[in-house]
Amino acid sequence: MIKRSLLFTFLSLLLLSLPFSALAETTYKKEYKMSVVVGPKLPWGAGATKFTDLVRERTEGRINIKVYTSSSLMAGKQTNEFLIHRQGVADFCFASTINWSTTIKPLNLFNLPFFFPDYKALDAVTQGEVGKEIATMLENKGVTLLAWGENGFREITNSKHAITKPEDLVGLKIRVVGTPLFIDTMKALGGNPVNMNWGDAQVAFQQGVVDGQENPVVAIEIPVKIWQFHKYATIWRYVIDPLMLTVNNKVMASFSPEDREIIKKAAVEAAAEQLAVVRKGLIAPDLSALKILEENGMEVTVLDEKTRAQFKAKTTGVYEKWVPQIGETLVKNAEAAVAASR
Ligand code: X2X
Repeated sequence: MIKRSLLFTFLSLLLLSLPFSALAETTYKKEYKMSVVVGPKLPWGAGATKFTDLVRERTEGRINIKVYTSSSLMAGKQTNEFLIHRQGVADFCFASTINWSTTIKPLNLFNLPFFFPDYKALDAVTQGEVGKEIATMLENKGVTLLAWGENGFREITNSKHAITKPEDLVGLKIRVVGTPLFIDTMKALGGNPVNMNWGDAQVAFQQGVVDGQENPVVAIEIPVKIWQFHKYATIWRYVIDPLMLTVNNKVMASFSPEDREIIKKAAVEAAAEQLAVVRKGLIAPDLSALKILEENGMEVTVLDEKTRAQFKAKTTGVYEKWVPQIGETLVKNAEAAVAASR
């Protein structure tokens, strides 16, 4: 009896003397999974790698996250990403609000056509009260928002003719993500939307199955060399596409406080760097990104505010249908933040 209690005391002392991180380490997984919809070479994929490298380095290998690119954790179906994240199939994500908006309706805020006039307006929303509201909403659904990155303003390209006014889009077959609001917007604008996962879309462009697509210039169109398929680009800034760097709540709770801090800081750093990369070359006087499109033979049309307003005027039905689903208050708060950023 005495022997046993001595042994117990000895073991307890031994455990107490271990640093907390060493204790937690024993419960850590060998590998954590991070989901990304696009390939590793795009700034989006590179941002994810940067985050995982920082975490591995700063935790001295305690937290080893592997990036699963090209929607591989959800067999290509990008709109399933939030579901697999919540279930814990993906421990981390670097995700577009578009792909999650099918499951989380309020995220359709970012899909509203011609809602965000510029980056300042977007930053006012994501970095302000609305951003906090969204973080709380995600938290309640099982996911912690660590930082905002960016895919960018989505600009339309096609193989048929230049789009300079609303009538030019009429009848064009345009690939969009399988998110209902995008179908509604494209139809309202007179286009013929076809929904397709990103992996299939690239094959469809090659085979000319669709006439056009919409994606950000620096983040997607330049790296995939969209000029191989499309001659015409229209810069209309119709939808902004932020990225969220996230971790499953249970996974986050399994880390030591020290490691949680490391993760938060690494996410903020990696996302800020990624965001700066995709904004470069798109704001006057530095329009080098648009020049790259032109140098590769594309005809680039930049819409002025008046023409943007003409396009927006065709989408009032989209607002009527979607604002109640997003949440009237959330939209109002975002409108106020945008107005205050002017
Ligand atoms: O599928 C797309 O167009 C992409 C890669 O931009 C998204 O995941 C939203």
